[in-house]
This record gives sequence, C-alpha cells and structure tokens, in this order.
Amino acid sequence: MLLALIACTGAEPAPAEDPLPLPALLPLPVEVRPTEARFTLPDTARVTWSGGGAAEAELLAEALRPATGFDLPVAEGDDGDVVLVVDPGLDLPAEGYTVDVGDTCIRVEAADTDGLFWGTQTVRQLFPVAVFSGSEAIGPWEVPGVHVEDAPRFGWRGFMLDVARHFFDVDEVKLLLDRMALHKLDRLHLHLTDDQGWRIEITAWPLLTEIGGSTEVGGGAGGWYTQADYAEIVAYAAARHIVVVPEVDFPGHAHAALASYAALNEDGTAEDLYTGAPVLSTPLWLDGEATWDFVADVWGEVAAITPGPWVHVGADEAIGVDPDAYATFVPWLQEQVEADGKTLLGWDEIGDATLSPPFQVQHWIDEGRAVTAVGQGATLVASPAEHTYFDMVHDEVARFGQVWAGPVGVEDAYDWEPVPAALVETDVAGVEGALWTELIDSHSKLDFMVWPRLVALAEVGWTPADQRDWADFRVRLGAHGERLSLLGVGYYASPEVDWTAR
Ligand code: TNX
Repeated sequence: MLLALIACTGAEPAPAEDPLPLPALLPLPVEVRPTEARFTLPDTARVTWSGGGAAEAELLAEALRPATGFDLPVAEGDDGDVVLVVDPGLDLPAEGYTVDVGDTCIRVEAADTDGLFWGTQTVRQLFPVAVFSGSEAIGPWEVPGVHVEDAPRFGWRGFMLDVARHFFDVDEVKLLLDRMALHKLDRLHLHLTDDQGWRIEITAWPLLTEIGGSTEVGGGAGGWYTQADYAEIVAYAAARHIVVVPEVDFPGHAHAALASYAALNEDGTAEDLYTGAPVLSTPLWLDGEATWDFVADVWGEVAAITPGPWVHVGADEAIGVDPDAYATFVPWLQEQVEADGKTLLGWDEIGDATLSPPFQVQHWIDEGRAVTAVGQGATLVASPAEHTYFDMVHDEVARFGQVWAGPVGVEDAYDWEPVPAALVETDVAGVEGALWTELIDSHSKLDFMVWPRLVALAEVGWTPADQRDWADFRVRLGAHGERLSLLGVGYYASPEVDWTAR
C-alpha cells in the first residue's frame, strides 16, 4: 500500500488547502480513510492499466468523457493519471479492491477484474457529482485524497426484472445494467416466461415467441428476445461484471406456452392468450407426453445460450399441480439443467421437492420452505417480498403499485437482515430485489418503482451488517439523488429522504 501511495504522490507535497469534502459513496465501502491529498484530473489525463483491466479502463474512460469533455486515452502501463492494476498476488478478497487518491494520480488495485471494476465505480463517485452529466459540465474535476479498502459482504447482489408481464427491449435492459453496475450489483435475473408472455426464442418451438410473445398485460404488442438479442444482453452484462440468470417458470405460470402449442394441452386445444394482470399460474399438463420433451428442449436451448452457471426454474405457485407430480418434476428439472452444466435456482416452493446440492433457493414469501431447502444443502438468495419487491407501493403518498406485501419504503428496503434467524451467514449467497411488471408498462414507471429502493438493496448486499446505518444511508442517498437525476433516472423522491439537490 505504501508503494501505491508513493506512486500517486508528487516530489513536492501539495500546498495545504482545506480538505475537499468526501462525496457520498453508495454502497458504503468497508474502509474509507481520508488523507491530506487532493487530485485534479487534467485535460491531458490518461487512463492506464496493467496486469489486466483494459476493458474496465475503457469503460471508466467512457464514463468520464461526456462530462469532462476530455479525450481520456487508454493505454497499457502504470503511468496514467488514473492507474488500474490487476495483480492476483494481492492480498484482497474476491471482488475486493483498493482505491488511493494522491496528489498526482488515482490508483485502483485488485486481485481480480471484478474487484477492479467495482473499484472504478467508486472512483466515479469520488468525482464531483457533475461528472455524471451526459454532456460537458464545469470542472475542476477535483477528487479528495482518500484510501478506500473494500469488498462485498455477499457474492450475489441481484435484481430480477419480469419481462414477461410487460416486455422491456434490449436497450432498456442495457440502461438498467449500466445503473446496476454503478451500485456494484452483479446478477441480472430475467423472468422470461409467465402466463402473459414468452420472451425468449426457442428455435425448436418457434410458436412460443410467435404466439406466446405477441402480447402482454393489457393487450399491448409484447415482444421477445431472439437468441442473438439475448446474447447481446449477456455480453453487455458480462462487460459490467454482471451475470445474467435466465428464468423459465414451470410447472406453474405456463399459460403462454399452453396458448402457443395445442399439443401441450390435455384437451388438445391451445389456450387463449391471457392479458390480464392477476396471477393465473396455469400449470403445465404433467401427464402429457409432449410436455417433458418440450421442457427438456427449452432448457437445452436456454442453457446453451447462458454462459453463467445458474439457471432459474421458477417452480413457484404451482397451483393445481398434484404435489406428487411436483415432487417428481422439480428433481427431474434439476437433472436436466445439471446435464447442461448448470446449477438450479428456484423459488421457496422447491423446498417441497427433494433436491441435491449444489442448488439455490430464492426466498420470497415462505421462510420455512426456504429453510427446508437450505437443510437439503441449498444456499439462499434473500428476496423477502416486504423488503425487496419493488412492484409494491412505496408509501401512502406514491399510491401506485401492488399492496399485498407493501408498502415498501426506502427504510424497509434498507433496514433488514438477509440471514434468517434459523440460518448462518454461509447459508446465504446474497440478496435480490425484484420488479414484477403487471402494472409496469413503461420505462418511466420502471424507474419510479426501482429507484431509489435498489440503491438500498445494493448496500444491504455489499456493506457489512454492523456498518449499515439508516440515518447515515439516508443522508448519502439524499446527495446521490443528484447523480441519479443527471443519469436521467426517474426515481421516486421519497419523503423519507432529504434530497439535497431538490
Ligand atoms: C408473486 S413472487 C409472484 C409473481 C407476481 C408477484 C406480484 C413469485 C414467485 N410469484 O408471479 O408477479 O407476486 O407481486
């Protein structure tokens, strides 16, 4: 660390000035030590990388160019104004990083490129808020001297978007990924199928998208991702150190599939498309011969286009499914996805089936079932609806949204513990926020429901429990609102927070 400090320190100590105030950092890093130094990004600034991190350096430069108006060339080396270093020999945990701001440079070090990337997100937040402007803004681009040492509490810091009830296109998902990355979130769970829509191309079963993807809640045009679109999302996410987790929800929530193929129906007649908002959860016909081949085909294709290790099989709300059939189907699903090299993830209800580790359970409503699954060797992704369901109404003022687990205020989204009392830290992979979209038919409504609650969730997933403090978070979030505004995020200005820029 001494070396790093020396590397960013000039021969002459900088003249003493009042220290710059430290900008709000979200999620809160593990350790933040202000120093006397002060760095100013010159218009000739270069970003250099060594040992890895070329792509991360380019993304950082891309993020800083619009507001600064600087060229910010990127090159290999360790002599830049912003220096990124990947060194597997460094004694840092997975995804960990250090940032040192000295008088002459900013230095980010990590043992892996995940950590390096998260470090660059901290660097962005250390600049004046105007750096988030999409067009040239007024400097100077001064950064207070600081030493940051940081690593996440949990490896799984996710967000689920339901693209089935209402479809969101590739560009909308990319925008979301950019915003997730800024908050060090690293899993995008796409809920790709439900009663009201089928959103992923399956080449062996083309009517799934042609028919099942042709509409959405309210009867709009719907839409779907071609496999090439999906690959584009996966690659864009990967560049931002986010893993895409696809969900195909069976045996319940299968109405769109049954509307696409007559052969999947017991009476040999395709269902009518469903465009209502209420949960229907039409089940697969598990006695049908075609059904199991169909499911195997779907998972074969979805697994093949998913480089990440996890796939989400849903398995929630299997209303009307015989419990024995459920108990046979879910372990069979596990065999299918394991044959494709993937690890199964499912909602609470999978606690009713007998599964073998490794697998993951996503807890949303029934802690007992989730704990049962953990008893079978699962790790838990914590998404308790009353804290993480961002389709819930914010409060009495905002009104818009679902109410069954709400309201979910910013403090509710922040002030909770992801490890259930019956479990220990290592049972828990992490946390995930969720946006179900029965009511969400536009990107502005998405923004309004997701933000700022997802910022709160990000800190729950990242920051050690004993360092989380609502009163402190509230103040930092109040300053962060200006960044969100500059990024064009239409967040809900909750009255729980004093938004400093408003
Ligand atoms: C419950 S969460 C559901 C979804 C709905 C959501 C609405 C879960 C596994 N199932 O199908 O969209 O509530 O809030």
